[in-house]
Amino acid sequence: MSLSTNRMDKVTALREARRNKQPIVAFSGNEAEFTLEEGYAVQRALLEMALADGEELAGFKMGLTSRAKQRDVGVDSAIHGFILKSQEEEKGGTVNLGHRIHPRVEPEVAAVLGKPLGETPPTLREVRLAVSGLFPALEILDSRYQGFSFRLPDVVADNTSASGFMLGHQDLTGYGGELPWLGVSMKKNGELIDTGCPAAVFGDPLLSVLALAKEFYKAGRVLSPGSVILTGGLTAAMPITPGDFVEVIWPNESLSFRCI
Ligand code: OOG
Ligand code: MG
Repeated sequence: MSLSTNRMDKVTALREARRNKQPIVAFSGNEAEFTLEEGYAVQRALLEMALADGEELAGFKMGLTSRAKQRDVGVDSAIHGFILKSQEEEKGGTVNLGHRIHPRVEPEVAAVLGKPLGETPPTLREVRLAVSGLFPALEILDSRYQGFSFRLPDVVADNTSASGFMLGHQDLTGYGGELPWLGVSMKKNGELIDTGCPAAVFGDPLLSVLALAKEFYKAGRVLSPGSVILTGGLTAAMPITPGDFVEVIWPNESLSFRCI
């Protein structure tokens, strides 16, 4: 089988798994030679097909940028994926889990870009100048693999388990150097499940934006203004089922939703 046939088989399997809500066995179990590079090639093909279906890009996400998340899924290096406009959920509303397999939620910080990044070798200074806002956010994950079980190339191919996201409205940039130390709590049905702070992400979520910008620069790609960048989960992800009421509580804003 040629490389591209094999790649398209994976793309089809992942799309079918999502559509049919039937998780598949991770590819790397049967295919020792499945590389990280090939995982990214599968992810790119998924993005191209989504755009051909009429989807619009909202931005990008970093994953496995905190020790909590790396322990959560047993994979220990940062990865990136894309997020689509149709995946955005409104805060305070309901989130439909009907089309998801085994959803989980995690608190994150989202950066919004006011300027492009990646045209020149990115530095932290450029990242600070390019980020126009930092917002409380959460991500909804849904692995297309059985048991949320995968290795690095698999989860990259599956667009880093991306399924949904929610953004707050209160800009956090005013906290300046204090931002990494803001406390975040995550509750389910009123019960405290986990706590964290943005320092969990590389010590400062802006360093996650920098890591993404460096990857883009290396690949000859640019992060365009207006892009939303999810910088990575602060805590382990929390499983959710219909009926659950979820709250992610920041000092200046809460993100909540009811699962249906
Ligand atoms: C992989 C996606 C990781 C994050 O924020 O660390 C991620 C997974 O946990 O399934 O989105
Ligand atoms: Mg995430």
